[in-house]
Amino acid sequence: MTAPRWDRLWLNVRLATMEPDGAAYGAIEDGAIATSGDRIAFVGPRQDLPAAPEACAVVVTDCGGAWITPGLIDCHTHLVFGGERAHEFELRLEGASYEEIARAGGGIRSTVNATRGASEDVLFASARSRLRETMAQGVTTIEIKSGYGLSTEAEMKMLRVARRLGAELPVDVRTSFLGAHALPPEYEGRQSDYVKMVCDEMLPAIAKAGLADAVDAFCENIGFTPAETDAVFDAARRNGLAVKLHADQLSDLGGAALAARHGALSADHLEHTSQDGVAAMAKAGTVAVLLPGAFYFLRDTKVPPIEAFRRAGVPMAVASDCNPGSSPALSLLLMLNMACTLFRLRPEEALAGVTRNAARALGLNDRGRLAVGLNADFALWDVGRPAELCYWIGGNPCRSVVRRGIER
Ligand code: DI6
Ligand code: FE
Repeated sequence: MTAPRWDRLWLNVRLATMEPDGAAYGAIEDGAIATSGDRIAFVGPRQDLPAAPEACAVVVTDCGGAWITPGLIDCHTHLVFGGERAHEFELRLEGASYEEIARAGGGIRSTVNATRGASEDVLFASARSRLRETMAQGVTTIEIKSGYGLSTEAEMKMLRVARRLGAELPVDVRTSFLGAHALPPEYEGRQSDYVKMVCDEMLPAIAKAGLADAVDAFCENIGFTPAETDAVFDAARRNGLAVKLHADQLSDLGGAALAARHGALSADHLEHTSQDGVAAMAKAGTVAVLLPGAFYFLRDTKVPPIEAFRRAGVPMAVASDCNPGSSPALSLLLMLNMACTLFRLRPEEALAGVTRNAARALGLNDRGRLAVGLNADFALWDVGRPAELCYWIGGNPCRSVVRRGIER
């Protein structure tokens, strides 16, 4: 038998494959992983290699016992935006609430002003520096939403910037159109006209330009009603786009059940989700995306119904929600820690939340686990056990990252 000729082989590694069946973390001690082109060609115990390592691959690397996980996936971010909102942080610390600031014309609207006023190059440069921070912690796929433009032109500008980030940096960017994020000032008092414009003009134009992979909405008292969200999701379906929803973050408007009714990939936030919402998500296979950074930064006290999700078998993902107002978070590892400390996820659940389940929240089945045939996206970590990725507060044990077979 002739030995396979893989491009690269990593030896003396411990693998957290994140395969759901079997050992915790899908762990394989004394493992080996190999790539051919941009795919995983082998993953398993070293003793299962079909020949001597040097006969199997062109390049063989001894990793000295490092842990390898799938490349991390941040499945909910608002990474592209103009300006920052540190002053609102100060106001909140003096007692103003997030909703009060939003109602007074600050909040999302202040970022809309800054984003509309910024050139594409300026938006790109600021988002790129944030993206580099998160990539350094093992992120190989990131979702980026629009929603700070709120006009066809400005939403398209944001989405073009997101696409350009994916084209120029070694990371996969998935985009979501979030036109129904806030009411732009020029539509004050005419919310239904704005929703109609989102459905009939913005969404078709953005779908036609191929700028969005999914459609999102902010279903909330300070956002859009369930009926308006229904209309946006119907328009998404007409234009062939998947949906996901900011649901039940500040109040229970039945957002989780609404998302499930539309077969949403995910419902996100979910602090106020009811039992009915949990059951509907379980039935529809909708992923629960937990955003502990926003919970923490808004000093929220209502924890999402984690135990109910667990019992109902709803897959849970964890994401940064990186945005200037409610979660200025550039560290997905810190989100893992917060998911465990604030939401009581087990470290294995948290790690599944930024790998296997995050892939599912984006409708992607070619990543999020270490398995033959999947994208060769993985991260090497200087840790003694996978739970360490959830344990440290700050710091970065990421040794290196392989994306599509190439060490970046
Ligand atoms: N929920 C969030 O967490 C972000 N958007 C949303 O609908 C916050 C957006 C912001 O405050 O700028
Ligand atoms: Fe968000």
